[in-house]
Amino acid sequence: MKDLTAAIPATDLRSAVLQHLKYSLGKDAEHATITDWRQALSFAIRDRIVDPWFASTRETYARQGKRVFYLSMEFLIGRLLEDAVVNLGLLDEAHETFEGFGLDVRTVMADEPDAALGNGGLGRLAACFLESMSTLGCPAYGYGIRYEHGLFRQGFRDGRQVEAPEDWLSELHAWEFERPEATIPVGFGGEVRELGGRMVWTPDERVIAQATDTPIIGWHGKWANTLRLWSARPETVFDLDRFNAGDYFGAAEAENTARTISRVLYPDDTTEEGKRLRLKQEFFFTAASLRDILRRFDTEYDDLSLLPSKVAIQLNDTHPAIAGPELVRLLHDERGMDLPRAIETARGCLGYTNHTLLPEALERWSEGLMGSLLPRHLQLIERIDAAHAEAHPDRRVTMLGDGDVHMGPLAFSMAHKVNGVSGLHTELMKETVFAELHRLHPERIVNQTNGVTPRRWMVSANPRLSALITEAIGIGWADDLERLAELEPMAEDAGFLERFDAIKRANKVDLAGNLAGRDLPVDPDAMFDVQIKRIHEYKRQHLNVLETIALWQEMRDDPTGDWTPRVKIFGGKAAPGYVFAKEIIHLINAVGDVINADPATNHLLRVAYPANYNVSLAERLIPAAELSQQISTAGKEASGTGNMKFALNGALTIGTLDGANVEIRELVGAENFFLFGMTASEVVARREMHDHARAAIEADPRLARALDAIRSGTFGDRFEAITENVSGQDYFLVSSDFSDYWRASREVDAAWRDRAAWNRMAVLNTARSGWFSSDRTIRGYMRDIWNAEALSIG
Ligand code: 475
Repeated sequence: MKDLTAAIPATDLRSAVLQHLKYSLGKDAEHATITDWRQALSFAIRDRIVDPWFASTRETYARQGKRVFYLSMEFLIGRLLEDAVVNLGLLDEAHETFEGFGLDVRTVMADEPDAALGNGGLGRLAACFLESMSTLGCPAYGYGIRYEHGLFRQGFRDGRQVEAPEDWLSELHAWEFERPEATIPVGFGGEVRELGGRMVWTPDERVIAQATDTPIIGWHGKWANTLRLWSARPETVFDLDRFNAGDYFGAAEAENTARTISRVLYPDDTTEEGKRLRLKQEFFFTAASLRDILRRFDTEYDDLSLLPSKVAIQLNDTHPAIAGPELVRLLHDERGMDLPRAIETARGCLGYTNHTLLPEALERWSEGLMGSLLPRHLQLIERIDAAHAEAHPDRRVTMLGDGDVHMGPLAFSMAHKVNGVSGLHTELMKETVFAELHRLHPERIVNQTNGVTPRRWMVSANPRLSALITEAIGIGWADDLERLAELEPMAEDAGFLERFDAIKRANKVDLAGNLAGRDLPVDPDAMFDVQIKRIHEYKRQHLNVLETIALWQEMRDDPTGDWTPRVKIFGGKAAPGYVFAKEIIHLINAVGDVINADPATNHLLRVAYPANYNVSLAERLIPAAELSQQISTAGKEASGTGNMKFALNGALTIGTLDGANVEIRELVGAENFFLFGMTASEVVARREMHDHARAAIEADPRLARALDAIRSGTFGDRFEAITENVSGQDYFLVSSDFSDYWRASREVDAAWRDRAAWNRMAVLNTARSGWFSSDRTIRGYMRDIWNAEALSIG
């Protein structure tokens, strides 16, 4: 068909913005608010994405290659406008255009609320992957849920976390295209009957999945993939009979029940009702996505045996693992493929990524719940389990046990490849949670170390450093990040180091201004020491706090001593039901209040904990950081991705041999990394030792004194839960790792004072971190898991 839109002449950005302001938003320039300007710019930019987006789709269909479908409960994409402007190469034009309007384009872009459709690392990884798949021209679709309310907004009241609903859709969201025609029914409950030799599932509850598409544009605007998010709608909008009978609430009941499914991200799942809703969410988006995938396949092919060569479906953790049985059901029950072939075909399409070894995070559903919500799936899981048992009679693993369905083993057995997210994590998967399955299927587990997109985390978040790098080695590094290695010689160039230092300083001044606006005054001449991530015992923010208290006590003993001034910056949210993590938050704030108010030391040591840490705050914090805290108990952090962003932006790491820290240290060089703490195997051994925490406290008077200060009420509350934990069972080895952490922290202090040596190490961190681009990670998935090829247009 002729492209009718080609007749519309392309306009310059200025006219496009003014046109949208007037005709899309109904505002004139005189009365426009910042938000109006931002929306107008968003529409103007979106217009520029549509043609490459269409062209990518055309090319994908024309080439008939393999397509990738990335299924994830979370996409923590943050702001989209700046990403799109940067990737389209329109930043300078946008800047000039808005200067003409008397506005700073960065302020306008910063007006956008974050799309916070994720909790943390797993969701942010999915977002980096979307961008990299577009940059590489890998034909891909992201599939997830369009939550009305993303991750809660965090506030502090009396130092404690309070949660408020997040409301990113309260204003017009310019990036998405609603697809009212793309609707898919999804059923729950009901019964299974045999009809003419086939099993037929008749659900007793149905909702409609309705699609919304967001184009994700890659670097240089050459390729755009689609993020398709599903909203839940009722089958019938309204019960008019009940309404007319005066039952107004009852009339809207079906609608409410349906919409609840896509209402909030990760609802509390500690109650029975919460669990049911979570499983419904998982099945809802997985089932809708699979139908959509088969629908696309059917438009091009009529032979289902081609499915594994045309379709790669990646499961981001076990949250979409019901895809295994659901795809088997579609192929076997609905399309008549025999069961063994259906299982084999489904497995050929599916890949599973594991993100955690923590036992409490490995999903299990009671058979009762699974049977009542998804009766046919439970039967199929039994068949899949039985088939696996038959093939491996000496096995000990099972997908069903203790009355539960175990989603990890189910995902493993239904995937042709299973991957961990860092070298260490993948090895631990083989040795621990999946040891038995790995023995039976030694080819299945592969490693794909995580990565981050340099477009967002360097080009857009750190424009000063990016400009310096581009001046030194050209812009090629932004989509070929290992070219940062060309910076290595500059680490010996005093002039370059000074410019690098000036950039870090300017970023620190910017951040200090931002923090001052939050009533958190900090001195940009002090070291910026940053720990930002979800609050969790294994991430050990409380180890950092104990070191902070001990340091403060020594400074008070000798306030005129030759101390290295530090600002300890924390950021992160705790799960609303995670009581201990919330205690850690309270402790950080309580310690901060006392230390920040101490006139004897507050020019040397301060604590800043801005509330509501999110992607856009990370974009400000990381470029300004000098020290990156990556201090998890070894063996617990699957990879980490923040650690990579810091190293790229020239912060030095103090860290344990955990997750991707291991690979970071190998690449940047042991001499440019502050290592401390036990290794993963030492951790396991130490846990077996009687009273290890008490022994560690007795051996380290600094730790004993810091704990005493907390217990005696120096920080108001006595925080018994924390002091008892770290001096008692201390599962995460906070006490046992303290002394070595203190030692490494003092090495950091000394190193920081030698500015030239520090900057040299920082430049080497940047120069040697190119491998951590998510482009490299995606190439690995394409090669080892998806067997997919990159395409390109033009
Ligand atoms: C790891 N989130 C990081 C990152 O691979 C790793 C779990 C259950 C429900 C909702 N969200 C989750 C995670 O498990 C998660 O974010 N895991 C993280 O994945 C990407 O870098 O080490 O902890």
